[in-house]
Amino acid sequence: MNAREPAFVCASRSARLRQMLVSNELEFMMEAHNGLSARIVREAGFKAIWGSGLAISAQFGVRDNNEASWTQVVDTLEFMADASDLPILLDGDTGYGNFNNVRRLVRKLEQRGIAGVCIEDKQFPKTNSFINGEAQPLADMDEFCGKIKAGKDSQSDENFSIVARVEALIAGWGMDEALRRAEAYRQAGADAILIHSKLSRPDEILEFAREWAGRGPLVIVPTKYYSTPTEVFREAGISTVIWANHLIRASTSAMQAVAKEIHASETLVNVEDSIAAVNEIFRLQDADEYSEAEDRYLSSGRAAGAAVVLAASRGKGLEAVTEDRPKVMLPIAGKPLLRWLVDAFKKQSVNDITVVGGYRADAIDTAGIKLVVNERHAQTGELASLACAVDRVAGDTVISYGDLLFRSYILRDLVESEAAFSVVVDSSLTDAENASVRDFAWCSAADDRGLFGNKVTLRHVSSGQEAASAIASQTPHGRWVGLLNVRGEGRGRLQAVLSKLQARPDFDSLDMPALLNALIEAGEAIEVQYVHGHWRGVNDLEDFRRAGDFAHAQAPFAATVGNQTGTASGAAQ
Ligand code: SPV
Ligand code: MG
Repeated sequence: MNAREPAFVCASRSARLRQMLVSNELEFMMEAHNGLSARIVREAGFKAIWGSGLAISAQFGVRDNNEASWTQVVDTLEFMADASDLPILLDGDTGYGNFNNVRRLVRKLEQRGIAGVCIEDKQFPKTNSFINGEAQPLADMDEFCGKIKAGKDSQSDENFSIVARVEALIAGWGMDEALRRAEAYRQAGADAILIHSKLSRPDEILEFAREWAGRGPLVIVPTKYYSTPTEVFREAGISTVIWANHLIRASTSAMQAVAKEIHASETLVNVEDSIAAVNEIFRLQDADEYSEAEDRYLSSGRAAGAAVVLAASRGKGLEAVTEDRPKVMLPIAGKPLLRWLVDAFKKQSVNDITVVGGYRADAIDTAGIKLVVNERHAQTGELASLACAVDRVAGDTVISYGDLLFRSYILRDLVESEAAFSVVVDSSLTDAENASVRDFAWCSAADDRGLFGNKVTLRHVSSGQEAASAIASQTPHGRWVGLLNVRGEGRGRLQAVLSKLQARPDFDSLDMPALLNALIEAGEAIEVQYVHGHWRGVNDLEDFRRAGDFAHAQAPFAATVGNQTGTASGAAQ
């Protein structure tokens, strides 16, 4: 919410309106007719809003003759009340019917946080006072008093205000009638009297104020006698001045000028600098608050979720099928491996996906992704590819091998982790004797299959450079599946560690485990999320053959009925 909040902002809106009416200061209300103008009134520093019948009907494009229904008016007020925490005094015309309609109106206004209503002593449906005002029939005074009483009796908030508007001067009934009615309305319970005049000088208003002699708060609408110095109203003991229609008129002339200019010149170039910037509209809509709320309420990193997919390799052992495409474009159950991965990311609202291509990057389908190319892919390893992309993504980021298939909960649980760094480790794969397999993971504790809910951290991941004998000497706790989630400030820290590694002469040969190990050495805690199967990597022809079965089981039912080939719970290799 904005600066320049009134000092009494803690009090309820109705209490603030009442305080304005009864205070000895001259107070001001500005017209608003929708949420945007209500916000603008508040930012200008006004303490209250006049919900003008003229302006609200005009923004609907209808006449000020009760052509918009009262519920349409109340719906508009709801937007205004949401957009501005100022008290709103609704111009309730005649109360939209008899005493009973006023009762219901008051209850509905209270429910929507409206601070008060002004009703005028004319007949429903009314016409704007400045259109042939003297021809407009006035309400019967006693009947109007009944409306005021009914309204006061039905309010549940003692501070809700009912302002009674006297039209006798407009209708040409004279000063005595105006005073007689005002007194009757005061006695019926009105919290203030609005005395209206269509003269271009304030004379009759000032005479009324003199005769009224402070019996209760007086409200005026100096639309016609606008040239009167405001000090005159102050000296006359007026309570509140309503600037009744100036924002609808200001926006109308601005819209007319801009529409005319664009139509005539058939270009935007003449108007761009003289109209509100699109960002100013976003600001008035509180767009920033939405982004903050997204961070707070959408599961971790979802809205801003980004991914970097390492897809530069041709694939060892897959040469026979990767002549014309990189490994990630191999078709698995009818769609490329990369598409499975991208669809899985999008399902978790990880939408900003950067794929680092290398070998036959030209064959990568770029729909829904950004492609960056590691031109030196033939001489470099995974970290060189990662370095091509990591500064292109903002926000929380999943770094992923490109050749993965997995059940959706694996990624969901990973992106929901609060940790700066988290990885998925498959505890069903501990066969370190198989020296061709890399990415074995040693952790702070073995997988307890959820029994104790312990937080487990990563200790070490075997890198391609490590000797098989070193790996075999201590049984690993599982295998890192190739997914690393980096959250919040973890991103900056990962970049710092990556930069350090880049300074090493052997950087070109480093793989992802080298980065994980460097993070651990730098003191970072990398949270481990254990899984037991439910994923596949595609590292050789045998994997490729089996991946189809796994993928089929991940596809929607309609696509796979009669097509499933057994278990989907197999692990990689
Ligand atoms: C309004 O703003 O709708 C009013 C004030 O009722 S006036 O138009 O001056 O009658
Ligand atoms: Mg009106």
